[in-house]
Amino acid sequence: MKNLFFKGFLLLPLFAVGLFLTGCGNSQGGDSGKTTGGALASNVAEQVYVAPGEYDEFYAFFSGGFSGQVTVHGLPSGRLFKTIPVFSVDAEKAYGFNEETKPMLMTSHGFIPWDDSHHPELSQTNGETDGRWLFINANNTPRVARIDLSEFETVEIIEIPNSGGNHSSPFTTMNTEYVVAGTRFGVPYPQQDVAINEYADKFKATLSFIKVDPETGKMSIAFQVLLPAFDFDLAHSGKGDSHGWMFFSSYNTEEKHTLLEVEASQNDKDYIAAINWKKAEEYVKQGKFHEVSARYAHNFYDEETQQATSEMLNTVKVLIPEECPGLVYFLPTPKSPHGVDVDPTGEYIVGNGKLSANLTVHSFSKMLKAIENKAFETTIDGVPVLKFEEVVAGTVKDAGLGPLHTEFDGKGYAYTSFFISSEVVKWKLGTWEVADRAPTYYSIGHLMIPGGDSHKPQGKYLVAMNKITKDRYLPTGPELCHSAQLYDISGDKMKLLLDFPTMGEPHYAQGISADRIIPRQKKFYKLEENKHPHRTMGEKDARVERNGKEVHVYMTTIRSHFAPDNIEGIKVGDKVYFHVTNLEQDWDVPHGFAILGARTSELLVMPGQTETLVWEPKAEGVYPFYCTDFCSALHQEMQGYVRVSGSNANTPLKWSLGSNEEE
Ligand code: RUQ
Ligand code: CUA
Repeated sequence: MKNLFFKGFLLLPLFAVGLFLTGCGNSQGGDSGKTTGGALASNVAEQVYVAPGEYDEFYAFFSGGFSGQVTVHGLPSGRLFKTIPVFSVDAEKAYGFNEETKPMLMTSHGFIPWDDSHHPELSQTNGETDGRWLFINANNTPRVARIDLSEFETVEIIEIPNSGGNHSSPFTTMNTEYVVAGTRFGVPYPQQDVAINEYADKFKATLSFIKVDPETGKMSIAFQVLLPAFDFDLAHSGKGDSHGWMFFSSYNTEEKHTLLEVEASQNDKDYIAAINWKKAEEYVKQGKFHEVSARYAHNFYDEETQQATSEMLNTVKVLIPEECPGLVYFLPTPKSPHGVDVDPTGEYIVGNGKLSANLTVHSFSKMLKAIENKAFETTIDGVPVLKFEEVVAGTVKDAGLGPLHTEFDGKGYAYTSFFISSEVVKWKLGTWEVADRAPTYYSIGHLMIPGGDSHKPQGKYLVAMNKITKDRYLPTGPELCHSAQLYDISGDKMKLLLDFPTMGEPHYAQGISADRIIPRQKKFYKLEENKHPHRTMGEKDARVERNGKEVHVYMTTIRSHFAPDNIEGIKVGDKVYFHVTNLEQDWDVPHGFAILGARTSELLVMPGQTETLVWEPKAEGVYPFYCTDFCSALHQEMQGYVRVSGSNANTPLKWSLGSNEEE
């Protein structure tokens, strides 16, 4: 009774403002889609039920949005497995807090403890997700990160110069030859002190191509393409015949710098930029680039030394379309397109004009013909604008309101998210007919089908990522959880299976069948391969070394003690480095380390690894330390003491484990 009232009360204002128009053919009725129970509910429950001890069929990697991280869920259960720290410091795993990972967050602006991550992107081989790496963009201070999926850790971050708001990023090509990074904001080129109203003159946009080493995954910026200061929004690569091309959507082709909600919605059509990156490679080879100065950080975590290093780079290669014919073309696309999505065959390029009710689909083969016939409307800064009628393949008419993103099931259908009408619309490639629609709760942004933006989708499920949840969950104060919804798309009609909450604001996610990830899993780090400069290979090497005011504690952990666990002779004013090596060689046995008064996070040291915590005691006393991760029945006994004496005291430096001699 109470519940019903509560729900109705919350829903009323939503329907009153008419924001959440649900499409016709909504089989779930108006009761916010909550299924009515009975046979249907139990049937649906079976589809998402993963029994205790069983594995999910898919991994799903969600961006953490303004948390800056990535979360790992299972599908169909929706269960949360892990948060992978990427662009934000993370006290749980000491990422950005311990000495080893601090360099990962260095930029040309110094150490940055946060960012806003939007688009996770799995590496691909032959257009198929391969489970090797996951890339993700930092939006605010432009960067791209690479996560190694054998260990679910961030191992590399590269900063993107000549960029602001790295949003159209980091979409991959079919063999991960490149991941891209297009700037959302036009920025002065080169960056300088200029009047903002000189925008159209002095500001530029760059689209960066980051080369990925096929063996190691190491990233480097191969080249940037210099374009007018449009706002580049999203991107997707060609596949099949269109492999070798990358497509970027743009808005603000008006090149305005204020009140964009009005000023950037003037043009009837904006552009999708088609970049021929194979041509770009030729131009780079011929030396047709400008080597321009640009400061940007490249941070890399070395698995051997178990340390990140940050290097500052100073130049980047820039290609200018006027000097490189055939490099870029613009495809006119109505109206401020957001997503640009290429179907699995590579023939269709879907522009989701967010201010339009129709979806525009371009044809790659028509585009090639139009280029051959020079069917140009005009030329902008050396970039030919192709005639709309010569490139358009078809339109999906009146599909919904506010189309944002499209993914594909590999069976000839496309699925588009509609933010304003809060629904997913399924339509057929080639006939452009709407086949089905399903409401979302509420205001969907991205949607995801495992492999749904690749050459070979694994089209069994679809996940909707919603911006607003209102009444869907128990209330948690002014901020309500963001949410994902899981649909079964194996049949003709989409079927809503599950709601599950997500972390931060998951803009986008990518999914992959678990069998592509499980065989690559690392269970622990081999101790004999540990090349950390401050490692301790066994308890007999555990020691404390003083070097002036710097003290290095070489400490080990094994169930269930530290070696040493009693330390004396530390002084106020010392800088103490605890280098903690976890000697365990077994799956799932990390040890933690925390000491009273430390102005940083704990350490969480994986088996075979060494991590370092810096501690600067400010007052005399005896300070306890302990293991933070429940590691055995005697975890609570895993503790020790550090004695801190006055700065001029002459307490001798000593350390021990298991000697109980009284003074
Ligand atoms: S975004 S809701 Cu990818 Cu940042 Cu479209
Ligand atoms: Cu080691 Cu708890």
